[in-house]
Amino acid sequence: MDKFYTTTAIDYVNGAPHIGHAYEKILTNVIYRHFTQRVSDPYMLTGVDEHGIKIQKLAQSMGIEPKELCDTNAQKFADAWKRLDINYSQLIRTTSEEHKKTVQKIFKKLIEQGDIYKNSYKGLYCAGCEAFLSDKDLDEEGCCLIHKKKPEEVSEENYFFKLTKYKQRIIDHIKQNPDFIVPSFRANEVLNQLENIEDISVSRAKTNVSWGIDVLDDPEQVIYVWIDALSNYITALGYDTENPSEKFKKYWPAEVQVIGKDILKFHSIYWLALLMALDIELPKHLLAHGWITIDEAKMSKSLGNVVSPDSVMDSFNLEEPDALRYYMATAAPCGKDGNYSDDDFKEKVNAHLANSMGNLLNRTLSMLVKYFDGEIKPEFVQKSPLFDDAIQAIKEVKHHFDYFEVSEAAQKIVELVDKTNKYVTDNAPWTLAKEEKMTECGVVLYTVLEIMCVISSLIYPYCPNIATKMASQLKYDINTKLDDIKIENIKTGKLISKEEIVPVFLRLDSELADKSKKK
Ligand code: ME8
Repeated sequence: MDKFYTTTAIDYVNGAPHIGHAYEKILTNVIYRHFTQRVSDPYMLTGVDEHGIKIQKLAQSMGIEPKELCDTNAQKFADAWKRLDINYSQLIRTTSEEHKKTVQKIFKKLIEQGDIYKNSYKGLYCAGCEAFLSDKDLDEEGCCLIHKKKPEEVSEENYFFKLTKYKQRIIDHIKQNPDFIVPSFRANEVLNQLENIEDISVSRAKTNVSWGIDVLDDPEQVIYVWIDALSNYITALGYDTENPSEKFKKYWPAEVQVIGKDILKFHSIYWLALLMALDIELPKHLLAHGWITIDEAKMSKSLGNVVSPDSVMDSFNLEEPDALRYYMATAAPCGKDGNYSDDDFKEKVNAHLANSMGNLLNRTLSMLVKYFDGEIKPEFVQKSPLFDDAIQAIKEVKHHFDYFEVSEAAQKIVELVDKTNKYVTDNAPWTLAKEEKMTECGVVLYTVLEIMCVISSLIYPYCPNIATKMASQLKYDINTKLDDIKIENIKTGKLISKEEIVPVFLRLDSELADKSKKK
């Protein structure tokens, strides 16, 4: 495998990014960065979803044009991802001319081949979902189950997509590829939803929704959000109905498309049907992650508990995002819900990144300076059973990433750190030095430093700044591909001087955390 294409959902720009959005982008970026360590050509796409009634109404209420609102908020997403060191390859905006043009062509093609037809429609539309709801989507009071609001009664002429035509193929695909939906327990949910699917409305009358992409040759209709939004994954690569770009041919199909569990239906049913209709290969996997709650409560504007990644970074005075990246990436087992709380954040990153991992390196290098003036002597270089543990950890981490189990992979790194700490405690190099068993002492330090090279590579996708600082003190090349790691990275001779030793991660200050709680 030499290419690896991964995507995130594209976020609605009706506000600033919150920690739930950040969770998804961090998860995807950790996966992407891990695969930069394995393939020569990885590509990560993220983006913003800019059309639809929600944006139109919000802009109206603010007395501005929708495009102005989109420009302001799209920038907030781009800024947030930059601050979190999410080094995506591309951020697509659905208001871009290239995207709009391709979506129009896709729509036209589907009309021409009979997959899209016009029909009059009466239904209940939820602006929150940007979708028509059926009885199953409503509670006893007739409100949307997700948004708790009464949907709007809409009666209009719409274009419809023949979803039912693809029903059986989708069912077969999901059944024949049990690892298509990750985690696999969600596949049953989708199969149940498929039981009752109907053709879906894919346009809105311009009199009701004007902020969207016009249907070509039918100025009264705009393309309704999902065809517009879902197409981003291919329009970004330069897909074209007649003449797809080289970039599209190179990167598509995606290895994994990361989305929240709330939009799995749109991706595992609508998206697959759309690709089938266009005769395009299907993505290899859909990773449906769970939801992030705040102090165990659902995040919502009305509850006033919306946490932004900026507010966490500011309240803890974080110059680098590694701690937040690590915390979010390990917030939940694969596909399950997770939680953010200030206390837990502080506790976890202090324990894992400062006390266990950072201190281990710092203490070891300090002892090397104290006892050997920072020098690795040839007699220190000996094989250790701990090397086998490190090789095993690389294998296990790779294995978890093959299944997009980001949090589970981190657990393996933590275990390797713990084992190495235990090795130090068991062998007590300070006692060996006191007893003047200098070679034995040097062997212990050398062994730990070799393992730290592996740990820096493994932690890199989660904590790129910390990993780079670790590697630089170890004179280790952080760009080493995982398959090329041999446990012989520490060279004999002078490794480090006292002045060069820097802590890779400073404990989060408890006062700052308490302050942020009171905010
Ligand atoms: O659904 N925890 O946009 P969106 C975890 N534009 N993830 C969360 C979350 C939370 N609390 N809140 C939101 C849309 N997300 C569409 C997608 S894709 C072609 C179109 C996730 O801004 C959510 O599950 O409502 C989704 O994957 C992403 O953030 C964007 O949500």
